[in-house]
Amino acid sequence: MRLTRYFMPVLKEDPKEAQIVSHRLMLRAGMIKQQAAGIYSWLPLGFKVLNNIQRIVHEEQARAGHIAMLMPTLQSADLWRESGRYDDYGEEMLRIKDRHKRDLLYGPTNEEMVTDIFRSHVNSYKDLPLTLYHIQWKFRDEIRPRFGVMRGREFLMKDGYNFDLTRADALHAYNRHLVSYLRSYERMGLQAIPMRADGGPIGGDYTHEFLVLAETGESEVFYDSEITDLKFGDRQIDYDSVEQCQAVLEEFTSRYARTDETHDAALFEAIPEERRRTARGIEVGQIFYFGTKYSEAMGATVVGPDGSRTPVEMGSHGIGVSRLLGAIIEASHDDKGIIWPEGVTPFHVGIVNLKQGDASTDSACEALYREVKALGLDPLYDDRDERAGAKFATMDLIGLPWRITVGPRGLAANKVELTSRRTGQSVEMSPQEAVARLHEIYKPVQDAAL
Ligand code: P5A
Repeated sequence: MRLTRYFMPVLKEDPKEAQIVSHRLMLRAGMIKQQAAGIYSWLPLGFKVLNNIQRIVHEEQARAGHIAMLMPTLQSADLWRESGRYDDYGEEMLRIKDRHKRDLLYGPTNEEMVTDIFRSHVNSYKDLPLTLYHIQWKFRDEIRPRFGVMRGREFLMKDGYNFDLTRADALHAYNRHLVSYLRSYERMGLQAIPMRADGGPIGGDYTHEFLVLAETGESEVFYDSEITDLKFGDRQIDYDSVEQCQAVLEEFTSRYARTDETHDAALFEAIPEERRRTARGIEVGQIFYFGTKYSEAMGATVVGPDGSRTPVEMGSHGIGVSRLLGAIIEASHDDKGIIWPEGVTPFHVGIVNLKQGDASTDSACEALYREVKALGLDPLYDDRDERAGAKFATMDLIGLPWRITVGPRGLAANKVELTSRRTGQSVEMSPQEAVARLHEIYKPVQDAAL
């Protein structure tokens, strides 16, 4: 993309309404625009990151054997009356009447709807296990929407639902989700720690939240510091293997890590003092096992091996897709702006032409632009007629992890500069070497998708 042809309305001033850094930087970088309290338009730069996050989620769900679909945002109130949640959900649910005075609602989650789909089409245990998921907008009429996309009213969620014959199978599905989430968050450059939590309005008493540690997080968390040394890395997991998935769950959940909802002071005190940590965290996902809560209420049964009908065992599993942008920025920024992890960056590299209109720098930038694209990467070429300082400030603000700077003096010696946004370090090299270096840098990111 050439910056002169792009739409990236960067703000010069800090917006007053933003209380936390991610919200401020998303507004300043022209990624989002507020349309009403907790409701945002996704401008092109923000939309690109949102799509990158969705792509990682889809790839990792496919790897785990989960099946993508799409359910609507509007739901019939009758389904929710069947489960009893129409009355229970309270004022967070946005209730709507259509022209025939029928009660609808803008879905805050989809347990009822997916259970309805299941009971309409699945009859036998032979069709299990089954996990269906979608990435869809949700609405929760939060009393205090704040911190931008972090606590929105309309927000994008990946929500998946498993259907199994036995409790043991459903717990395997739970573990599979935990593994796939650990992998997904790491690909986004995040450490998200699974912590025992509370079932809340979704239900069940076996649930983990995934928390990214950050001072601005809304949850208070208590954990054993050893847990922050755990990395999922690029290990290969057979998602059908009960033992392998169980082993990952045990590895990542055996140390003390809880939100304030389930915090147990006595257990916490049992950790050696130097490893006890109290901090704040951003909840970027949650997985639930709730057994037959919805299937019993809604008559979702299957014929088992012995010919009798039993309610199907279920759980649900959510990732806060739009919230993740805020969480990633909270975890990765400096006083100049955002620092995108390579896995989600909106553009892989910025190309800065220090002398726009100069025949040699223009043609070197054009050549770099073509060669970077030929690697399957997406460059942002700052081809504006602007001072170097302004171009650098924009690149730093929007946070592309790599920048190639092209100036007439360097070019005379066949040199450009490759700069890391994270370390600020610049290295001089030939344009060909810069392209080769980018190829090396992004190869693991591209391979992670395979
Ligand atoms: C699991 C999937 C559920 O709704 N039903 C379907 C279950 N879980 S949850 O924990 O309530 O939500 C899943 C994730 O969505 C994000 N989230 C939000 N993001 C932005 N703004 C909000 N108001 C908001 N509410 C929830 C969180 O990341 C949460 O973990």
